[in-house]
Order: sequence, then structure tokens, then C-alpha cells
Amino acid sequence: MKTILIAAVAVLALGAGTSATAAGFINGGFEDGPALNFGSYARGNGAPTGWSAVPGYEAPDILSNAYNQTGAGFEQLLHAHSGDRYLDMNGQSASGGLYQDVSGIALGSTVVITYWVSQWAQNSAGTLTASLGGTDALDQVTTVAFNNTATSAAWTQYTLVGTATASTVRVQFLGLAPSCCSIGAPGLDDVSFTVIGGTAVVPEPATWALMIGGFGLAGASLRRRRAAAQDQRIPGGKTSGYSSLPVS
Ligand SMILES: [Ca+2]
Repeated sequence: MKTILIAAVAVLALGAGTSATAAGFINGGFEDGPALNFGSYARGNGAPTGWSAVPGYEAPDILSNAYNQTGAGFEQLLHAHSGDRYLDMNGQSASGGLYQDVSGIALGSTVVITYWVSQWAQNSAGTLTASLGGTDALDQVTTVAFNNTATSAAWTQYTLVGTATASTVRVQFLGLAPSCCSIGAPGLDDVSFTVIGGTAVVPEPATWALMIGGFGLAGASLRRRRAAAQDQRIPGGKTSGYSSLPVS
């Protein structure tokens, strides 16, 4: 019976998570998928693994630390926040945009994204808009000003928090440079996605049956233990040390 009680507790624990990095969210550092360099330059060549281009926008350029325009002296300005790659939020045209959907979110959960934005080179002016679709969060806009004295990538972390109003939450970033193709756009790296309040808490029918069965078995066990304890009651109203039932 102890084994059954433990199993019932374990089933309940499946739906009682309090905080977790969502397993469905991948490649927040943009290290997987295609990358660009001027040696084999092809812009708009696809979104990073796990991400999709926003309809009407192009996939942002995926830059690596090895990216270097020969003779332009850019290399020292182009360093990811971590790893080897990050995004230039331009596509080939003025704006790049990408998103990733994460499903299995419990309604009412707190959803948190953190992300790093950079003035990745001296011409990286523009805006970056972060959005959490399927939550009550408002868009968060970061503006990076043109700075022709910049000598290195400068990264700043931002946080956006929402409450899930749907079971699927969309993480989306849109870049917008002030003019096409010549100004650049903010850099983006190291997106993290965290759910507070549990994920995937709607059990399958088979799980419900197991949970209900577990409740019944646990209740039956407790009733038998109480009955057995009463059988051991010492005449005169005293007990023999059984007043506290074991937890398991
Ligand atoms: Ca990275």
C-alpha cells in the first residue's frame, strides 16, 4: 500500500509545478541554424532553428563572430552576447521579424522573457519591438540611437512579463531600421523563456483515471490504518503510540 500512496502523490506532483523553463522553447541564443558572413553572403536565408519569419517580414540576419567585411574593420564591433551568433534585426529590407510559439501553458501562468539588445556596430540604429502573444503583456519597444563613436558591441538586458490568456504563447521580435539597408538595426541575443505557475497541467483522460484511482486507494489505505489502530486501543482510553499516522 505504501507504493500505491507514493504513486498517487507522484501523479499529483505532475500538475503542481511552480516554476520551469518551458521545454518547448529552443535556440534562444541563435546558435543553431544558418549564419552569415561576407565570404558567402546571402541575406534572408532563413530563420534560426526553432524560429519562423513573421509574415510580411524577412528573417533577420544571423551574424557570427567570424562575420567580417574584409577591410571594413568591423570585426571588433561584432561580438555576440554569448556564444558565436546573434541577430541583426534587419532582413534584406528595412525590417526583420521572427517568432516562436510555445504551447502547453497553463492559463493564468506568469510568463517571463528576458533578452539582450545591442548596439552591435556603429551603424546599428533602429528599434526592436518584443511581444508576448497570448498574454496580457504590452509590446516593449527598445530604441537604439546611431552612434558613430561606438568601438564595441554594447549589450543591455530587458525583461517582459505577461499573464497567459491562452495555452499557446508567441514570443516575437520585430526590428525596424529608420531607412532601408544602410543603417542597420539593433542586435538581439540570449532570449530566455520562463513560466511561473506550471506548464501542461491539463491531464490526459488516462491520467485523470489514475489520479482518481489513486485518491480512492489512498483513502482506503487511511481507513484501514485507522481501523487497525483502533483495534490496538488499550482499555481505559489510552493509546499505544499510533495517534500519528505515518506519512508513507
Ligand atoms: Ca548567441
